[in-house]
Amino acid sequence: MNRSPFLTVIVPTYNEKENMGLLLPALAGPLRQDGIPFEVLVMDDSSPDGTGGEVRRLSKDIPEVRAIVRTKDRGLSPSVIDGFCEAKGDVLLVMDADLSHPVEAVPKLYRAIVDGGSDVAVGSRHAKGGCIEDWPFMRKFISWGASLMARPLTSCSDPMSGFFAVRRSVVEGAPLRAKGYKILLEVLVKGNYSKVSEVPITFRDRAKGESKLGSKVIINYLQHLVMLYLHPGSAPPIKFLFVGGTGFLLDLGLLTLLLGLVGDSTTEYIVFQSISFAAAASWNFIWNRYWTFNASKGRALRQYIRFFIVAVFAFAVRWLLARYIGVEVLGIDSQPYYQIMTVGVIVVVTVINFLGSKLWAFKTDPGQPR
Ligand SMILES: Nc1nc2c(ncn2[C@@H]2O[C@H](COP(=O)(O)OP(=O)(O)OP(=O)(O)O)[C@@H](O)[C@H]2O)c(=O)[nH]1
Ligand SMILES: [Mg+2]
Repeated sequence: MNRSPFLTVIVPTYNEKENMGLLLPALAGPLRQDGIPFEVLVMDDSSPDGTGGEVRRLSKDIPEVRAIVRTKDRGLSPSVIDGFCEAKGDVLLVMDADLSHPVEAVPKLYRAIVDGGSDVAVGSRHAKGGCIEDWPFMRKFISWGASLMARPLTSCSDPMSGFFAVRRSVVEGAPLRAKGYKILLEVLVKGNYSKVSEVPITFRDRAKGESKLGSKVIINYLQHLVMLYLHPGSAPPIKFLFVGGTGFLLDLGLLTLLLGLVGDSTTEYIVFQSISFAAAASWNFIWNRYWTFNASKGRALRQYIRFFIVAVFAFAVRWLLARYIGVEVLGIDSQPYYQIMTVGVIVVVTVINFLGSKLWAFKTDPGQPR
């Protein structure tokens, strides 16, 4: 009979002594009952309250538990990343120490990966059936705003959750940076995965101990978001729009320059328009390849030809819709109808360009990391 995949539960702690005696037995019992082979790594930053010593004491009765006392680079994310490196498991699960995350959901997250075929399983407060208990309105509002700012980076409903499991391969070799407080968001942006699932959870406010949420955490989060948005491959629609905007300016600037320097007969116009179009398309290609879609592992020439075909096709659609159907057939040539039609056409053409680039020109081969 095949052995079940090994589970490593990583619990970052800072001054959580009081919670250890509650969490660790509550965690070990159901996992043993379910026959899931596991270890628990308590990643403690030399907590002054003696969390590490308490864990060592409890590990006499629960030998699967190990305290790893860190002395450098204090912080939630660095300790979780160290936990990923120390872990022996095939499935790595991260949870808070303060009993905010329901232990009953631990086997569910594990099963979502082992039986459900997910690469990442998130304990979500915002999935259908999930909720947050006991949080004051302000805390819910801050959490909602923070999640909203991260939405373009991931389709996960609760990217701020500190309760999730991943297949080992998701984080192995991923360029995770320990700066941010929200380690799941870091994993969702930089990890190697294809399938994410969500397990609804009821999140309870911490029963014991002090909260570490303060203005420093909020500032750290905003800095983290900026880094993640700049990371190649994240939030492609936003980057695609930005790159398209710079390409548009280049196209317009170059055309104006050439017409000003050389002349503007019809033939010259067509030639110069073609030159500026090709220059802008090439500029867009480079930025989209390396930055928007992080597709530098694909074959460059094939990507370039496809990208160019999409751009020419989109240009033809623009011409057909705006010039031919709009002006010639429907006779739209007065304000504000012409402007409204132009905006509509630009939206359609941008969608065509984006989908053509994402699904065809820069499509990654199955199995290739993102
Ligand atoms: N190793 C380590 N763990 C930390 C650090 N800061 C927080 N943690 C742990 O990370 C988990 C989440 O921290 P919390 O303080 O519960 O953060 P929160 O859930 O956003 O806020 P509260 O529950 O209100 O305190 C807990 O298990 C903490 O003990 C740190 O600097 N180092
Ligand atoms: Mg907490």
